[in-house]
Amino acid sequence: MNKSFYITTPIYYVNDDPHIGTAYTTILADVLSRYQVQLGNDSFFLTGLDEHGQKVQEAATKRGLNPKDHCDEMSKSFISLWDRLHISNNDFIRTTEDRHKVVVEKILKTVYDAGDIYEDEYEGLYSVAEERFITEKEADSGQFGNIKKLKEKNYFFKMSKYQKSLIDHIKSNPMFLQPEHRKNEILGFLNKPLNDLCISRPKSRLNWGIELPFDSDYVTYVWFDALINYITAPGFLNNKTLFDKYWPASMHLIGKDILTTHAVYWPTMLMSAGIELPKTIFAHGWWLMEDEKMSKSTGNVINPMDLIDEYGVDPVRYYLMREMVLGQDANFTIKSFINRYNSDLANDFGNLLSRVSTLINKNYDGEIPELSSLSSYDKKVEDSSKEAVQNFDNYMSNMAINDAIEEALQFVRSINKYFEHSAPWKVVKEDKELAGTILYTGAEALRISAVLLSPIMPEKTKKLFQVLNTDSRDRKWGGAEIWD
Ligand code: ME8
Repeated sequence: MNKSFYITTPIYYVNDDPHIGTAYTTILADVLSRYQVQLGNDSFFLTGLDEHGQKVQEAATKRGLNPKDHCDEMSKSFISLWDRLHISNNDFIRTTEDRHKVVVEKILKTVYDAGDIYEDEYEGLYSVAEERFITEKEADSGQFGNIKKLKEKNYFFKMSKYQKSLIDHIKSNPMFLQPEHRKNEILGFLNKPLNDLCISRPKSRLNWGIELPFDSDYVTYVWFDALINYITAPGFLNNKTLFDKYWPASMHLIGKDILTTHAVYWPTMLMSAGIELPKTIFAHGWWLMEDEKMSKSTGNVINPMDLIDEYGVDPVRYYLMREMVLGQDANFTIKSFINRYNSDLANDFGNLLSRVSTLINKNYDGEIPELSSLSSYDKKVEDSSKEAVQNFDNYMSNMAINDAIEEALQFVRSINKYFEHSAPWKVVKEDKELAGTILYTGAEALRISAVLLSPIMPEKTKKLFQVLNTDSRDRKWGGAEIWD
């Protein structure tokens, strides 16, 4: 039976253009979604933009634009990059859309009616960059640049009321927070008393946001607004069938920088609103350049467009997926990118493809030959393909994508060895039938490796299927029999 799979990326701030970091999460979600589709499941893949709040308002002001025009313009550069990167998202949400505003208003009302929102006067230290009040300890850490002392009346969400339920939920649902060390980090955080969450901003200070339905002098705190996008898109208010099909989300994919907002704010908001919690929140590490986080504010950003222009989209996707161990940080270097490109893609994969296609075209008029009797080595290739598929799936289900890719590449290397050993280009001169069997075996193995790699490299593998003249995406050996 088809299973529903709902995967989300963070919705990105439109304060600057997308970069390799934001592209990474989006490509990862795309790979996972394509993989689910390949397994026969119904995937709903959501990405989008976080368009409210101080950061965006400031970015617009800097450019001399009103925030809406700024967002409209920025959204184009995200959409065109995702298009270029072959991102197969099913929906693209922008938090300034009406469909989202009505859901935020509805959730605010529900939480308010549940008695979980109260008004309070608050005096404290406010970080302009983080857009939130911070503790004395945080201020002393020196991590927060521009800090102001502020006294304000605001609305607060009773997050603390749900602290115990959240701890219980995390403990009784081992897959809820992944990887394990992030779960422990959050449980450690929840060991201390949890503060309530300030969810409003007075319009006198910030007006670029969704107005509170119960006080028109305030707009909603950007995170309270943004997180709700995950239920807006699958139709929380306007499409019950779709919502019931996809919610709770299978996976919120995020970077480790936004773990607390997803693992603490979001689930407590959902608890208060009486909505089921997502099944898994998975936090990946950062791409670093020279061990520093690549980010819009530090400026050490690699423009993915430049790499794509030079090497093509799929090598960039491949490198990002192959080089990061999910959950840990990874270093982006042009040197390692070129190494991967040359060794895995040009040598191993490219070599095999050109060997197979030359042989087919030269000796068999571009048609994969018929199978005759199999030698023990041919049989071994068949067995190792089954093993490769199984190991690949095991790695994927543990989110070890780099290992899954390595498994597929090991398989590709073993096919190259098989060719070197069996030398069909020599055999063909004496025994066309035997050479045909070798070629069939190699081509079928290559086809299966391409099926495995297709969520990662949709374009390159599509070309390969064209060369092999097949539509079959069957992961089982013998798909060649249904080659057309
Ligand atoms: O935080 N390495 O948006 P954002 C890996 N709007 N991933 C990186 C990265 C890096 N160097 N830099 C950024 C926000 N990312 C909020 C989210 S969700 C309801 C609201 C990725 O534009 C990573 O996924 O700052 C990170 O979590 C996200 O971009 C932050 O994007």
